[in-house]
Amino acid sequence: MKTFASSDHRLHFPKGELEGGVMVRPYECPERWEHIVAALHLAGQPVPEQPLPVPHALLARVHTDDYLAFLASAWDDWTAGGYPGEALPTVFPARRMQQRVPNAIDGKLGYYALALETAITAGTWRAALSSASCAYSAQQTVSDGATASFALCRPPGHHAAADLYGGYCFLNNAAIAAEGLREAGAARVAVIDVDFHHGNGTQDIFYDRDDVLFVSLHGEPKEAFPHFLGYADETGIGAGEGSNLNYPLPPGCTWKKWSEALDDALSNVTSRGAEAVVVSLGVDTFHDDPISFFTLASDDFLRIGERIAQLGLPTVFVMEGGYAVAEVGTNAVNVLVGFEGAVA
Ligand code: Q9C
Ligand code: ZN
Repeated sequence: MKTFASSDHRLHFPKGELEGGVMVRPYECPERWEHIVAALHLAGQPVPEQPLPVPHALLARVHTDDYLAFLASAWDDWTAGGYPGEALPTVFPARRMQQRVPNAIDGKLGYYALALETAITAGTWRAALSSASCAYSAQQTVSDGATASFALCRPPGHHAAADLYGGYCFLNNAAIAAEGLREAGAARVAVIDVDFHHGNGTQDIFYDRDDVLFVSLHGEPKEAFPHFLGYADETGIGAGEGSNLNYPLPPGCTWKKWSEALDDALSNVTSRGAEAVVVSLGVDTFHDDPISFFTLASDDFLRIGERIAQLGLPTVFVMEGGYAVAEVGTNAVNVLVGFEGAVA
């Protein structure tokens, strides 16, 4: 299937990720992209294409103007402060404090961050734009009539909300694709998030809307990042009531239990009358993933693609997580191959 990828992803690769009280090499690393490109080639898939730049107007339908301006200038503002390291916040607008955007970059970082593992570097904004551009181009391909397309996004996106970054994410690529599909005429879009982590950003962006259904399978928030969203009782608000479906799953969750939840999620996508699908394609559900606790095997990813194909809907696959670096390509491409093999 048609794939979009940009070598600009390499512009974002922080030296450090805060984990366990020390700085480690980030799990979300450029080799992930290389392995996926290699696996596409091995599977006989077409060579990835350069994306067209995502229009600012589309970004602005998903993110706030102040947040986009913050991301665009965060590195320059940080270096202007004379700081020696990569940009990380140290203070947060916690409970009972003011939710007002400060002027100083230290305050801004804390205002817009939802987690501390994700550093901003010189190339972060350009990389995030190239990643969103892949999602946009994949969406355009499907809106122009293709059955499916794949956006090889890096950095990922599903933790980014309208005005929040973190969990390795800056721009919500899946939300951008969903919004693009809506704009191009799909009356109802479903975002199916199969990444190990809850897609808190995507949920939040569409929480009060009934034109974009959000369904997510993920490690239960009591045990897994992002910890503060993703419970089963989060069902949407206002017009969006009933259009948000969370399937939190426990440590050790097997393919049998996981795939039963997937089938339930997919039957809801069908019954709600979705006309197009965005898949937030994380493969950190893999048994050897270093930061997750599900037990899926490489072949199970073929089955995921097959089951999604049975929806019979135009589908945009958007790459999210997956940190077993040597297997991330096989696992992600297995979903695409399973889909193509099952499509009518
Ligand atoms: N000890 C995505 O998969 N750190 N983001 C978790 C676990 C953050 C994952 C810490 C994980 C973010 C797109
Ligand atoms: Zn994840």
